[in-house]
Amino acid sequence: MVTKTKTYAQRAKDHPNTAAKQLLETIDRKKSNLCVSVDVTRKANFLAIIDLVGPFVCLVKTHIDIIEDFDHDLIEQLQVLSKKHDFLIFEDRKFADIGNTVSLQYSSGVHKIASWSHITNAHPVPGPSIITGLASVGKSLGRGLLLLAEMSTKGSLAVGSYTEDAVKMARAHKDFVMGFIAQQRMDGVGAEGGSGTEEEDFLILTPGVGLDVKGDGMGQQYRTPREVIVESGCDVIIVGRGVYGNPNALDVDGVRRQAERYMKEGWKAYLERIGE
Ligand code: BMP
Repeated sequence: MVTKTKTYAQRAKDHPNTAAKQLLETIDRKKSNLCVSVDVTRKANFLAIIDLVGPFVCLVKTHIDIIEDFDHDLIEQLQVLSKKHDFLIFEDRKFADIGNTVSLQYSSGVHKIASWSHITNAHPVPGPSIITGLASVGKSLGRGLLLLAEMSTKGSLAVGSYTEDAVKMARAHKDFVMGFIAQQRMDGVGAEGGSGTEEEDFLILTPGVGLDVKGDGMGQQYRTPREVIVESGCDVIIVGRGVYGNPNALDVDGVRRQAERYMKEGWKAYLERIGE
């Protein structure tokens, strides 16, 4: 059976990658394929938004380096919220350096990402050593890596043979690479002879999702959950500003309402995809 038409639960059952399995189980348990991206610069706002959207998400995506008043208490509180609301954490670090450097950036410094983030991501641009460098830190902790095979931005260079090579790199490191940041399913991409292989099940997490606008005036391009999940066969919708709006004038009910709206749209699209 093609991955696209399998249920999240079926895929979770025998998934060999720990983080992918955890994410698929969470999606199935919560009936949510929504990841909210919390791109705000103050700790209080960051935690408040996560507490509001927590019930509606399978995953919370962070850009930890944009928080101006970061401290270790923030990480402790984030972990408490992750348990309280049953979601995983994805630090959108977009590593892009040589193996030795990324292993240090992942394990050390102020943020010690590997110690708290279930999932992180990397640009394939340095080649396979970026995966082995990150795996040397994250694999024994049961972490998962997403490769950026495509981007949502206008004029992205991550297309064609670049995307194909990213998929080939992932195939060679399935124990640590759990999937892609991409705009469509990658089954069969870069594979000899066409269609996808039965035994591979990469998760596709997709940013650039919005119901009300088509762009942000800074290169971002939005598609609807239905376009992403049904038409492009992706697995998780990543939504930022569409959910939290203006972080400096947080509308508490609005944030909750939007999170629930995106969760419902994402799930409806998934049910359509699997034919239910
Ligand atoms: P928003 O929904 O507010 O546009 O936010 C999208 C989020 O996804 C941002 O955190 C951005 O860094 C991330 N992202 C993206 O938009 N496109 C990509 O191709 C890859 C990303 O990680």
